Amino acid sequence: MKASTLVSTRSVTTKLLTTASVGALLLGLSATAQADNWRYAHEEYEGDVQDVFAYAFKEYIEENSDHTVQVYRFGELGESDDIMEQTQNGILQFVNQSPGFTGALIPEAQIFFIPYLLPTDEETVLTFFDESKAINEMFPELYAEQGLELLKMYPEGEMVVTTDEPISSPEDMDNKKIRTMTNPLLSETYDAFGATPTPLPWGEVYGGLQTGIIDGQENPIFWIESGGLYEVSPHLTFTGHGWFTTAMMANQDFYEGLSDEDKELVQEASNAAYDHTIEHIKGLADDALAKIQEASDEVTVTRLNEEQIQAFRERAPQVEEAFLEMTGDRGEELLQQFKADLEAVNSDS
Ligand code: 6CS
Repeated sequence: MKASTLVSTRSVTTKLLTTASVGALLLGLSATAQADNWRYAHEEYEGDVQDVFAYAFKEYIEENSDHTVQVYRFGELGESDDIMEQTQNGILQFVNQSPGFTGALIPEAQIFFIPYLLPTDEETVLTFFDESKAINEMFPELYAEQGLELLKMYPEGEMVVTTDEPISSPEDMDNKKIRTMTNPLLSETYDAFGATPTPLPWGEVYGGLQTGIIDGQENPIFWIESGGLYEVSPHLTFTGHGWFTTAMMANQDFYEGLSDEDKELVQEASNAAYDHTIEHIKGLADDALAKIQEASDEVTVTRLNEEQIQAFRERAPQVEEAFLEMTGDRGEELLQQFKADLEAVNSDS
Protein backbone atom coordinates (compact mmCIF):
# COMPACT_ATOMS: atom_id res chain seq x y z
CA MET A 1 0.00 0.00 0.00
CA LYS A 2 1.31 3.44 -0.93
CA ALA A 3 2.16 5.77 1.95
CA SER A 4 -0.32 8.37 0.74
CA THR A 5 -3.12 5.78 0.70
CA LEU A 6 -2.13 4.69 4.18
CA VAL A 7 -2.27 8.22 5.46
CA SER A 8 -5.64 8.91 3.95
CA THR A 9 -7.03 5.57 5.15
CA ARG A 10 -5.74 6.34 8.57
CA SER A 11 -7.22 9.79 8.58
CA VAL A 12 -10.61 8.45 7.43
CA THR A 13 -10.42 5.82 10.16
CA THR A 14 -9.51 8.47 12.69
CA LYS A 15 -12.33 10.63 11.45
CA LEU A 16 -14.78 7.73 11.62
CA LEU A 17 -13.59 6.83 15.08
CA THR A 18 -13.86 10.41 16.18
CA THR A 19 -17.41 10.70 14.87
CA ALA A 20 -18.32 7.37 16.46
CA SER A 21 -16.79 8.37 19.79
CA VAL A 22 -18.53 11.71 19.80
CA GLY A 23 -21.76 9.93 18.93
CA ALA A 24 -21.22 7.43 21.71
CA LEU A 25 -20.33 10.22 24.06
CA LEU A 26 -23.45 12.12 23.14
CA LEU A 27 -25.56 9.01 23.44
CA GLY A 28 -23.96 8.30 26.75
CA LEU A 29 -24.55 11.84 27.89
CA SER A 30 -28.15 11.88 26.75
CA ALA A 31 -28.74 8.47 28.34
CA THR A 32 -27.38 9.88 31.58
CA ALA A 33 -29.52 13.00 31.26
CA GLN A 34 -32.64 10.89 30.69
CA ALA A 35 -32.03 8.39 33.47
CA ASP A 36 -32.98 10.55 36.43
CA ASN A 37 -33.36 9.75 40.09
CA TRP A 38 -36.67 11.18 41.33
CA ARG A 39 -37.17 11.89 45.02
CA TYR A 40 -40.56 11.02 46.52
CA ALA A 41 -41.56 11.58 50.16
CA HIS A 42 -44.67 10.46 52.03
CA GLU A 43 -46.10 10.70 55.55
CA GLU A 44 -46.14 7.10 56.72
CA TYR A 45 -44.00 4.08 57.72
CA GLU A 46 -42.87 0.94 55.96
CA GLY A 47 -45.84 -1.15 54.74
CA ASP A 48 -48.46 1.55 55.46
CA VAL A 49 -50.91 2.64 52.77
CA GLN A 50 -48.88 5.60 51.44
CA ASP A 51 -45.78 3.39 51.39
CA VAL A 52 -47.63 0.75 49.38
CA PHE A 53 -48.61 3.46 46.90
CA ALA A 54 -45.09 4.91 46.71
CA TYR A 55 -43.43 1.53 46.13
CA ALA A 56 -45.98 0.54 43.46
CA PHE A 57 -45.23 3.86 41.73
CA LYS A 58 -41.48 3.30 42.03
CA GLU A 59 -41.76 -0.23 40.70
CA TYR A 60 -43.74 0.87 37.66
CA ILE A 61 -41.32 3.69 36.83
CA GLU A 62 -38.24 1.50 37.25
CA GLU A 63 -39.69 -1.38 35.23
CA ASN A 64 -40.76 0.85 32.38
CA SER A 65 -37.91 3.35 32.10
CA ASP A 66 -34.30 4.00 33.06
CA HIS A 67 -35.38 6.37 35.82
CA THR A 68 -35.15 5.49 39.48
CA VAL A 69 -37.32 6.66 42.37
CA GLN A 70 -35.98 7.18 45.86
CA VAL A 71 -38.70 6.94 48.50
CA TYR A 72 -38.44 8.81 51.82
CA ARG A 73 -40.74 7.76 54.67
CA PHE A 74 -42.09 9.70 57.67
CA GLY A 75 -39.40 11.42 59.66
CA GLU A 76 -36.58 10.97 57.14
CA LEU A 77 -37.08 14.50 55.81
CA GLY A 78 -39.23 16.00 58.55
CA GLU A 79 -42.94 16.40 59.17
CA SER A 80 -45.70 16.52 56.54
CA ASP A 81 -45.43 20.30 56.14
CA ASP A 82 -41.66 20.00 55.60
CA ILE A 83 -41.99 17.54 52.71
CA MET A 84 -44.62 19.73 51.09
CA GLU A 85 -42.32 22.76 51.32
CA GLN A 86 -39.44 20.72 49.87
CA THR A 87 -41.67 19.70 46.96
CA GLN A 88 -42.84 23.23 46.29
CA ASN A 89 -39.17 24.31 46.30
CA GLY A 90 -38.23 21.57 43.83
CA ILE A 91 -35.96 19.65 46.24
CA LEU A 92 -38.39 16.74 45.97
CA GLN A 93 -40.13 15.80 42.73
CA PHE A 94 -43.07 13.91 44.30
CA VAL A 95 -44.93 14.11 47.59
CA ASN A 96 -47.85 12.39 49.23
CA GLN A 97 -49.56 14.81 51.58
CA SER A 98 -53.02 14.40 53.10
CA PRO A 99 -55.67 17.14 52.92
CA GLY A 100 -55.56 17.09 56.72
CA PHE A 101 -52.38 19.11 56.32
CA THR A 102 -52.84 20.53 52.80
CA GLY A 103 -56.07 22.12 54.02
CA ALA A 104 -53.97 24.86 55.61
CA LEU A 105 -52.55 25.66 52.14
CA ILE A 106 -55.56 24.89 49.93
CA PRO A 107 -58.69 25.69 51.98
CA GLU A 108 -60.96 23.74 49.59
CA ALA A 109 -59.08 20.52 50.45
CA GLN A 110 -60.79 20.72 53.84
CA ILE A 111 -63.98 19.47 52.21
CA PHE A 112 -63.02 15.99 53.48
CA PHE A 113 -63.55 17.21 57.04
CA ILE A 114 -67.20 18.09 56.69
CA PRO A 115 -68.58 15.25 58.81
CA TYR A 116 -70.98 12.73 57.30
CA LEU A 117 -70.44 14.01 53.76
CA LEU A 118 -68.93 10.71 52.60
CA PRO A 119 -70.80 7.47 53.27
CA THR A 120 -69.26 4.62 55.26
CA ASP A 121 -69.80 1.98 52.58
CA GLU A 122 -66.36 1.13 51.18
CA GLU A 123 -67.48 0.21 47.67
CA THR A 124 -69.41 3.47 47.25
CA VAL A 125 -66.44 5.48 48.47
CA LEU A 126 -64.02 3.70 46.13
CA THR A 127 -66.30 4.24 43.14
CA PHE A 128 -66.68 7.88 44.14
CA PHE A 129 -62.91 8.42 44.08
CA ASP A 130 -62.70 6.71 40.70
CA GLU A 131 -65.48 8.67 39.06
CA SER A 132 -65.86 11.99 40.85
CA LYS A 133 -65.49 15.12 38.72
CA ALA A 134 -64.76 17.14 41.88
CA ILE A 135 -61.85 14.84 42.71
CA ASN A 136 -60.46 14.20 39.25
CA GLU A 137 -61.11 17.51 37.48
CA MET A 138 -61.66 20.31 40.00
CA PHE A 139 -59.00 19.47 42.57
CA PRO A 140 -56.11 19.37 40.03
CA GLU A 141 -56.85 23.04 39.21
CA LEU A 142 -56.77 24.03 42.87
CA TYR A 143 -53.47 22.23 43.48
CA ALA A 144 -51.98 23.77 40.31
CA GLU A 145 -52.39 27.22 41.88
CA GLN A 146 -49.86 26.12 44.50
CA GLY A 147 -47.36 24.85 41.91
CA LEU A 148 -48.47 21.23 42.36
CA GLU A 149 -49.47 18.68 39.73
CA LEU A 150 -52.09 16.56 41.48
CA LEU A 151 -51.69 12.97 40.30
CA LYS A 152 -54.08 11.01 42.55
CA MET A 153 -56.41 11.41 45.49
CA TYR A 154 -57.30 8.22 47.30
CA PRO A 155 -58.93 7.05 50.54
CA GLU A 156 -56.90 5.17 53.17
CA GLY A 157 -59.67 4.05 55.52
CA GLU A 158 -62.67 5.07 57.58
CA MET A 159 -61.88 7.42 60.46
CA VAL A 160 -62.13 5.95 63.95
CA VAL A 161 -61.91 8.04 67.11
CA THR A 162 -59.70 6.77 69.94
CA THR A 163 -59.99 8.14 73.47
CA ASP A 164 -58.97 7.53 77.07
CA GLU A 165 -62.55 6.49 77.99
CA PRO A 166 -65.35 4.95 75.91
CA ILE A 167 -67.52 7.55 74.19
CA SER A 168 -70.90 7.29 72.49
CA SER A 169 -72.33 10.83 72.48
CA PRO A 170 -71.25 14.44 71.98
CA GLU A 171 -71.72 14.86 75.75
CA ASP A 172 -69.01 12.23 76.33
CA MET A 173 -66.67 14.43 74.26
CA ASP A 174 -67.06 17.31 76.71
CA ASN A 175 -63.65 18.53 77.88
CA LYS A 176 -61.84 15.91 75.81
CA LYS A 177 -58.79 17.32 74.08
CA ILE A 178 -58.88 15.62 70.71
CA ARG A 179 -55.83 15.89 68.49
CA THR A 180 -56.61 16.94 64.94
CA MET A 181 -54.46 17.33 61.88
CA THR A 182 -53.51 20.95 61.35
CA ASN A 183 -56.31 22.43 59.26
CA PRO A 184 -58.84 24.87 60.70
CA LEU A 185 -61.97 23.05 59.52
CA LEU A 186 -61.16 19.89 61.44
CA SER A 187 -61.05 22.03 64.58
CA GLU A 188 -64.59 23.19 63.71
CA THR A 189 -65.67 19.56 63.40
CA TYR A 190 -64.44 18.57 66.86
CA ASP A 191 -65.74 21.80 68.29
CA ALA A 192 -69.14 20.90 66.84
CA PHE A 193 -68.81 17.39 68.30
CA GLY A 194 -68.43 18.95 71.76
CA ALA A 195 -64.69 18.32 72.21
CA THR A 196 -61.70 20.63 72.57
CA PRO A 197 -59.78 20.33 69.30
CA THR A 198 -56.00 20.29 69.58
CA PRO A 199 -54.18 20.56 66.22
CA LEU A 200 -50.79 18.81 66.23
CA PRO A 201 -48.37 17.42 63.66
CA TRP A 202 -48.16 13.64 63.56
CA GLY A 203 -44.82 13.38 65.37
CA GLU A 204 -46.37 14.66 68.61
CA VAL A 205 -49.40 12.39 68.76
CA TYR A 206 -48.18 9.20 70.48
CA GLY A 207 -46.26 11.13 73.15
CA GLY A 208 -49.19 13.52 73.59
CA LEU A 209 -51.57 10.62 74.28
CA GLN A 210 -49.07 8.92 76.55
CA THR A 211 -48.51 11.98 78.71
CA GLY A 212 -52.16 13.06 78.75
CA ILE A 213 -51.54 16.33 76.86
CA ILE A 214 -54.32 15.07 74.62
CA ASP A 215 -57.17 12.67 75.45
CA GLY A 216 -57.85 11.27 72.01
CA GLN A 217 -57.41 11.48 68.26
CA GLU A 218 -58.89 10.18 64.99
CA ASN A 219 -57.30 7.97 62.33
CA PRO A 220 -58.01 4.91 60.20
CA ILE A 221 -57.71 1.55 61.95
CA PHE A 222 -54.63 0.40 60.04
CA TRP A 223 -52.76 3.45 61.37
CA ILE A 224 -54.07 2.99 64.92
CA GLU A 225 -52.58 -0.51 64.71
CA SER A 226 -49.34 0.24 62.90
CA GLY A 227 -48.55 3.32 65.03
CA GLY A 228 -49.52 1.50 68.25
CA LEU A 229 -51.99 4.25 69.12
CA TYR A 230 -54.30 1.75 70.84
CA GLU A 231 -51.58 1.23 73.47
CA VAL A 232 -52.01 4.81 74.70
CA SER A 233 -55.59 5.53 73.56
CA PRO A 234 -57.44 2.22 73.89
CA HIS A 235 -61.12 3.10 73.45
CA LEU A 236 -62.10 2.96 69.79
CA THR A 237 -65.33 4.48 68.47
CA PHE A 238 -66.70 4.01 64.97
CA THR A 239 -68.58 7.29 64.48
CA GLY A 240 -69.00 6.89 60.70
CA HIS A 241 -68.20 10.58 60.15
CA GLY A 242 -65.54 10.43 57.46
CA TRP A 243 -62.64 8.85 55.62
CA PHE A 244 -58.95 9.53 55.83
CA THR A 245 -58.12 10.80 52.36
CA THR A 246 -54.72 11.49 50.93
CA ALA A 247 -53.16 12.87 47.74
CA MET A 248 -50.06 12.21 45.68
CA MET A 249 -48.62 14.98 43.53
CA ALA A 250 -45.55 16.33 41.74
CA ASN A 251 -43.77 19.66 41.68
CA GLN A 252 -45.49 21.25 38.71
CA ASP A 253 -42.39 22.88 37.14
CA PHE A 254 -40.65 19.52 37.23
CA TYR A 255 -43.70 17.79 35.72
CA GLU A 256 -44.12 20.42 33.00
CA GLY A 257 -40.43 20.04 32.11
CA LEU A 258 -40.78 16.30 31.41
CA SER A 259 -40.94 14.93 27.87
CA ASP A 260 -44.39 13.81 26.69
CA GLU A 261 -43.19 10.24 27.05
CA ASP A 262 -42.16 10.77 30.69
CA LYS A 263 -45.39 12.60 31.49
CA GLU A 264 -47.28 9.56 30.21
CA LEU A 265 -45.01 7.29 32.23
CA VAL A 266 -45.77 9.27 35.42
CA GLN A 267 -49.50 9.19 34.71
CA GLU A 268 -49.45 5.45 34.05
CA ALA A 269 -47.36 4.80 37.16
CA SER A 270 -49.85 6.84 39.22
CA ASN A 271 -52.75 4.84 37.80
CA ALA A 272 -50.97 1.54 38.49
CA ALA A 273 -50.11 2.62 42.05
CA TYR A 274 -53.70 3.73 42.63
CA ASP A 275 -55.18 0.42 41.45
CA HIS A 276 -52.71 -1.53 43.55
CA THR A 277 -53.38 0.58 46.66
CA ILE A 278 -57.16 0.34 46.32
CA GLU A 279 -56.83 -3.46 46.28
CA HIS A 280 -54.53 -3.23 49.31
CA ILE A 281 -56.99 -1.27 51.44
CA LYS A 282 -59.87 -3.69 50.87
CA GLY A 283 -60.23 -5.69 54.07
CA LEU A 284 -57.28 -3.86 55.67
CA ALA A 285 -59.37 -2.30 58.45
CA ASP A 286 -60.82 -5.65 59.56
CA ASP A 287 -57.36 -7.25 59.61
CA ALA A 288 -55.91 -4.36 61.60
CA LEU A 289 -58.76 -4.44 64.13
CA ALA A 290 -58.22 -8.18 64.63
CA LYS A 291 -54.51 -7.54 65.28
CA ILE A 292 -55.31 -4.81 67.80
CA GLN A 293 -57.76 -7.03 69.66
CA GLU A 294 -55.24 -9.82 69.74
CA ALA A 295 -52.52 -7.53 71.08
CA SER A 296 -54.54 -5.79 73.82
CA ASP A 297 -57.14 -6.77 76.43
CA GLU A 298 -57.64 -3.15 77.33
CA VAL A 299 -59.11 -2.07 74.00
CA THR A 300 -62.86 -1.46 73.72
CA VAL A 301 -64.70 -1.07 70.42
CA THR A 302 -67.90 0.98 70.21
CA ARG A 303 -69.87 1.02 66.99
CA LEU A 304 -72.42 3.81 67.28
CA ASN A 305 -75.97 2.86 66.35
CA GLU A 306 -78.11 4.99 64.03
CA GLU A 307 -79.59 7.02 66.89
CA GLN A 308 -76.18 7.73 68.42
CA ILE A 309 -74.80 8.68 65.02
CA GLN A 310 -77.69 11.07 64.53
CA ALA A 311 -76.59 13.06 67.60
CA PHE A 312 -73.23 13.69 65.91
CA ARG A 313 -74.66 14.13 62.41
CA GLU A 314 -76.96 16.90 63.62
CA ARG A 315 -73.85 18.96 64.26
CA ALA A 316 -72.53 18.65 60.69
CA PRO A 317 -74.38 21.64 59.12
CA GLN A 318 -72.41 24.17 61.17
CA VAL A 319 -69.17 22.64 59.86
CA GLU A 320 -70.42 22.84 56.28
CA GLU A 321 -71.24 26.51 56.90
CA ALA A 322 -67.75 27.11 58.24
CA PHE A 323 -66.32 25.42 55.13
CA LEU A 324 -68.32 27.78 52.90
CA GLU A 325 -67.21 30.80 54.93
CA MET A 326 -63.58 29.74 54.53
CA THR A 327 -63.76 29.00 50.82
CA GLY A 328 -66.44 31.28 49.28
CA ASP A 329 -67.85 30.69 45.80
CA ARG A 330 -65.16 28.23 44.81
CA GLY A 331 -65.84 26.09 47.85
CA GLU A 332 -69.54 26.20 47.14
CA GLU A 333 -69.01 25.09 43.54
CA LEU A 334 -66.76 22.26 44.71
CA LEU A 335 -69.21 21.17 47.39
CA GLN A 336 -72.10 21.12 44.92
CA GLN A 337 -70.09 19.02 42.48
CA PHE A 338 -68.93 16.72 45.31
CA LYS A 339 -72.54 16.12 46.36
CA ALA A 340 -73.66 15.61 42.74
CA ASP A 341 -70.86 13.07 42.22
CA LEU A 342 -71.92 11.20 45.36
CA GLU A 343 -75.51 11.17 44.20
CA ALA A 344 -74.44 9.79 40.81
CA VAL A 345 -72.54 6.95 42.52
CA ASN A 346 -75.47 6.21 44.80
CA SER A 347 -77.97 6.14 41.95
CA ASP A 348 -75.71 3.77 39.95
CA SER A 349 -75.44 1.28 42.79
O1 6CS B 1 -52.74 11.46 61.71
C1 6CS B 1 -51.80 11.72 60.98
O2 6CS B 1 -51.22 12.79 61.05
C2 6CS B 1 -51.32 10.65 60.01
N1 6CS B 1 -52.34 9.70 59.71
C3 6CS B 1 -52.23 8.91 58.66
C4 6CS B 1 -53.18 7.80 58.41
N2 6CS B 1 -51.28 9.07 57.75
C5 6CS B 1 -50.27 10.12 57.81
C6 6CS B 1 -50.71 11.24 58.76
O3 6CS B 1 -49.64 12.05 59.06
